[in-house]
This record gives sequence, structure tokens and C-alpha cells, in this order.
Amino acid sequence: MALLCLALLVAICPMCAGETGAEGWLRHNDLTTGSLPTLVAAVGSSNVVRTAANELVHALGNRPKAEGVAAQLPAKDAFVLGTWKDILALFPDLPAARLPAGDGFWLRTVRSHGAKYWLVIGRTDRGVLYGTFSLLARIAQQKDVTTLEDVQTPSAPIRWVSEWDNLDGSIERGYAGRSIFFDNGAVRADLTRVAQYGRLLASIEINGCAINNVNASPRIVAPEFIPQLARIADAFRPWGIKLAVSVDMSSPMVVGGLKTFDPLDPQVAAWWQRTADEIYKQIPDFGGFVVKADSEGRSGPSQYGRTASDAANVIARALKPHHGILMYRAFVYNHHLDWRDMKADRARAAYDYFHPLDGKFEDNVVIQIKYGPIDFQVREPASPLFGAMPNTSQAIELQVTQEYTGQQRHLVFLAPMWKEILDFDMHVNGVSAVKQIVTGKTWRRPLGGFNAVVNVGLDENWLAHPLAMANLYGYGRLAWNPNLSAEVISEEWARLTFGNNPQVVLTISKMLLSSWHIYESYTGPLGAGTLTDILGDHYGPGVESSERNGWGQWHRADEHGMGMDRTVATGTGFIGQYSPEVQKKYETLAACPDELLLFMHHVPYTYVLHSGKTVIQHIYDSHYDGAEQAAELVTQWQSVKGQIDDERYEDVLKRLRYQAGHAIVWRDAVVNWFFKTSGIRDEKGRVQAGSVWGQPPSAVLSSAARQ
Ligand code: GCV
Repeated sequence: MALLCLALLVAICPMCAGETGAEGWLRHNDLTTGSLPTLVAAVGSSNVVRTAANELVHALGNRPKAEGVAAQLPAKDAFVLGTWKDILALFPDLPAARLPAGDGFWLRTVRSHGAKYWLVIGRTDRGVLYGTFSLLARIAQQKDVTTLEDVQTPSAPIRWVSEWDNLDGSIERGYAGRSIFFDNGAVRADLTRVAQYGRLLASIEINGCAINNVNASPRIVAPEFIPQLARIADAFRPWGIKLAVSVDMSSPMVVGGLKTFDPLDPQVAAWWQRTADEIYKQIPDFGGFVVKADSEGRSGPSQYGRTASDAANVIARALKPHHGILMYRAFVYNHHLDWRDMKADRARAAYDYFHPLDGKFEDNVVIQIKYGPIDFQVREPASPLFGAMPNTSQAIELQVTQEYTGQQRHLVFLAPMWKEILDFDMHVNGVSAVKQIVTGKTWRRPLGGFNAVVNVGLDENWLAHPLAMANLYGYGRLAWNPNLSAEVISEEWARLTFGNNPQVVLTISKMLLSSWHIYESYTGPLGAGTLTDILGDHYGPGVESSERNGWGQWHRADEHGMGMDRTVATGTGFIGQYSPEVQKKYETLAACPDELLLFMHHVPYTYVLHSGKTVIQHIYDSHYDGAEQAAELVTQWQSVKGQIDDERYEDVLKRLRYQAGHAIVWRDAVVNWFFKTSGIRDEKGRVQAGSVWGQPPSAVLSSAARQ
């Protein structure tokens, strides 16, 4: 066993210099370390444990103390980091029963031979790294770490992120610059940012990253590309992040030169096997593949009359000998639906395709299901498919990248929305909240978990809006422990990102926690979907764009009323895809919650909600309230001036002012459209008389920016 005592290496924390946001929540510049040891001992030879030790040394670096390499446990107080078998050799009295499963960790203080030790123990080396980050986060939040006894176990084995990067360096739905992975058709020469991203991800216990667009270039698995992928895997490896890639079903033809990609063709199976073998030869810890097939024009098994299970299984079998995972996306739907057909319904698609295939997948296939049945809208019910595949492993797909939720130009903290979905009880098998299903608990599945689209870019602060990083942080924390509350997560993030000043923490947490509802109220009323330009860039108001096309994001608003009738009784029958208990919540107007009313029912504008308002008055009021609250975000932020660094203060202020202006643009476009369409007056008289009424959006935005 090697025991390495690391000297504290740096005298000055280099991150204190500027507040660019590059360090995210890992600034390490507010640490009170008075009573803590100055020595860090890494036990064993794992590179990941060494990464953990270096992180600790780096973070505590203002208290240098050279010790060099020691052959045995230091005779003085120290942090001691290692995997269970190595730590047990040094501390044989530790109770083995406490050891967590999977990538879990155990933080414990012990006294031995007159010294005190802060043990960071993992069953795996990743566990040691996660324990170290957890310890540092406590120190940074000024929590007492003089005595520790904490065991944490991850909720699920799959805690991945997905990047929609293209090989030319562009990013589909990327809002923070170009790809950190690719440029000009190849992997970048300089992968510094990849390693830095690995560090951020590891600190929130993410263990896999699929680096390319699910609309995948077949070239990603071409023989000449695999060595390039290996370089990315090398950059991630010290942080315990497994590399994964998205693959296109037609790869055996396009890259392999075969005449077919029929998943049942033996030559196709052999090609996938050869490809997987080659990848694992060069990247032994490769995570696996993500597949988008038969969706939005992508190639897929339907071209050969085959099913999703045929397609998934041929690839999964190739990965299986190497312990690789195949994430097959349930985002499969017909985007040429007939909008005149009142029974047609895109929301039904995932269940209709995948439920009949339950139990037909290899055991290393995971069906990756978007949280709602449409597409990352500001409000959707939980996908009914979560409750319909008891014999298949599942993962929930979330979207950190704010495609429909303001594109990182609006502040929208998504953890409260994700919590509502994760906590939603599908009533299928006793313990059956979505979080219990996707983590494999409900049906005792061996695999399961989380994958979120993130789309970080070369922008120094990763996601463009400094406050958008709360979403990445929140995603990781929930994937690790979906029982955490949005309140706890927002406070943790605010402390780690902006320091421990109570007023700053309170203000930022409050802003984060209110932001989803604010955005919802000026963009997507009562579950109608985000009323945005769905045919273009999914940004800004575009009420009409959802209708009269095959994409199926219909809200069916006309002069009489609004909403999709998805009832069993008179509608598309979508509600019938849920368990009887859930059907009861949605099928009748009396039971259906206001916030999902227009997702489930078509009603006249004069229909009276549980809130006591009519639908039309709710639309008017919520848009005015939302725009007002967006303006209040500016005022709230101004209260932290001088209490945080100027760089991030000014950056956020500028964005919030823009948001306030854009909320007015949204408000006016939406209320005007509904007034013109319904002919029903706003009972508060604002819709005709509003002071900015009729101004072009550019005028509203520039006047907001000047405020
Ligand atoms: C990567 C939506 C997005 C697409 C995305 C797709 C998907 O339709 O707008 O950009 O494609 O979802 O999740 O596959």
C-alpha cells in the first residue's frame, strides 16, 4: 500500500483573483480552516484518489506545510483519503457495515495514537473523490467539520450529462459558445476545458458524459475518430467521468460500408461488435452509447420494419462483454401528425411505442425518458411511460440547457420543476414516485438513473448566464439524492458561488426559487406549453407557431377556447396511459389541477378555474404579474450590490434588465393575441390601455436595458 502525504502546494489561492465564474461553485476562496489539519494523506495508488487529495491540498492552499512522502500514517492530525480496503488496513476497527454501496462515501473523524484523522472513505475511488468534494463544500459553507460521521449513497448508478455538440464545433441548442470538445470536424487539440469540466461534474457526483449531439454524426465511431475520443476519455478519467457517445443507427452503412443497417442482419451485429471492441481496446472504461432513432428525421429500425428493442439490443449486445450501457431515447414521435385530426396526439407517442416493448430489452439497455410527454416545456405532467415499463431499466432525461426556458438569457432555476416531476407518484407499484422508478427501486432494476442535456460551451463561465449554473449544480445534487429540496440546493449553490453573506444568500435563493413560476407566468399558462416560436429557435413569443403543422405541440387555441382534450372520455385518450389513480387526478375538470388544465382539457375562455378566475383573465393576469415580477428580480439583485464582486454583479444585472424587458415583450404579444382571438376584455382594463401597448419589442427591450 502506498501512503502519500501531500504537501500543501500553493501559497495563494489562484481563484481569488477574478470572479469570472469559471470555477463555478468550486471557488474555494472563502474557507475557514483554522482547526483543520495541514496534512493530506492519500492512501493507495489510484489516480482518482490522487485527484481528490490534490483538490483538497489546492483548496486549503493558504496554509502550506511541506511533509513530503511518508511511509506510514502520519503521527499528527491529517486528512486521510482512500478506498475501503486501503483505509481498513490502517484503521482495522472501522465497522464494515457502515460502508456505503456504489460510488458512496463515508466521512468520519477518528482518534488514534494521539492524533485526529478526517477519513474520507469510498468503496470505489470515485467515492473518495465525491467525499472530498462534499467535505470541501461543507467547509466552504462554514459548516462544522470538527466531528464527522456521515455516510452517503448515490440514488442510482447512472448520473450522466449529455452534450449536443457537433463535430464542427457548433452546439445544437447551445447558448454559451462553441464546443469544448470539437472543432472543425475533429477533437480539439487543447482539452484543458474538458478536464476543468470533468472537475465541475465530479464535484456534483456526475459519473458519465455523452459528448456529442444525439443527432449524431456517424463519424463519431469511425476508426480514425476513436483515438481522438480516447484523448477526451484521458482528460475525464482523473475525475472519474466515463466517456460516452451518441451514435447514429445508420453507422454500419455510412462508416462500415455495409449495404444495410438492419439491426437483425448478422453483418450489422458483427459491425457493432467490432466497433465496440475497438473502442474498449482504446478506452477500457468507456461508458456506452446514447441512441436517438426514428425521431425527427433520424434513421431508425422502422426503416426495416424492426422495433426499438431490435435496434437497442444489437448495440447493447456489442457493449455487454465490456460492461457498457446503451441509453435508448424514448423521444420517438411522428412529426408529420395531422393537426386536423382531433384524436392525434404527440404526447401519446413514447408510451405507444415503448410500452408494448417492455421486457424485450437486453439488461444493459436503459430507456431514457424525457420528464414530460412533449419536449422540455415550461410545464408538463410526468411522462406516463415512467409507470409503464416494470421490466425495463429507465433513466429520466432532464434539460439543464434552457431551450424552452429562456435560453440562459432569462433566469429560470429548474430544480423546483424537476422536483415536482421526481416526486410525482405514478401509483403503479407501492413505492412509485418517478424518482423511485428511475432509480430502479420500484421494480428492483439493476440499472437506472439520470441524464441531462447541459451544452456547456467555451464561454468562460460555461453557461453564459452566471445564475444558470445553479441548474447544473441542482441537477447533479438531485441525481445523487432526489430527496433534497430545491430550497436546500439553492442555498448551497448560492453560498458556494457567492459566499456566505446571509443577505446575499437569502436574496439569491429567493430569486432562484421564484424564477420558474415567474417565467411560466409570462410564457406558458395553465400547462398549454411554452407559447414560443416552435418552428424557429424556440425563443420569444410565437403563439400561432404551434398550430397547423405536424409537430404536435398544439394548444388548440381558437376564438372560443383553448387546450388539448386528452381525456379518455372525449379526447385523445392520453390520460388513459396513466394508472387509474393518476387518471382520476386528470380526467375530470373538477379534479384537474389548474396548472395542467390546458394540457389535459379543452375549455372555453370563460371556464372558471379552481382559483376562481376565468381562463382568459388568468392569462391576462399571469402575464402582467409575471412581467412585474421579472422587473422585481432586478430590484432584488440590486440589493446585493457591493456585497459580491462587481464582475458577476454587473453581468447578472445586465441580463436581468434584459429579461424584464423581454417579459414585457412576451406579455404584450400573448395578451394581445388572446384579446384579439377571444374578443374578451381584460376586467382590469390593461390590455387595451397598457402604457407600452403597441411599442415594437426592440423599443421595449432597449428602454428596459436603460433602467
Ligand atoms: C437534439 C427538441 C430539440 C432538438 C433536439 C430534440 C431531441 O426537438 O429542439 O434540438 O435534438 O429535442 O431531444 O432529440
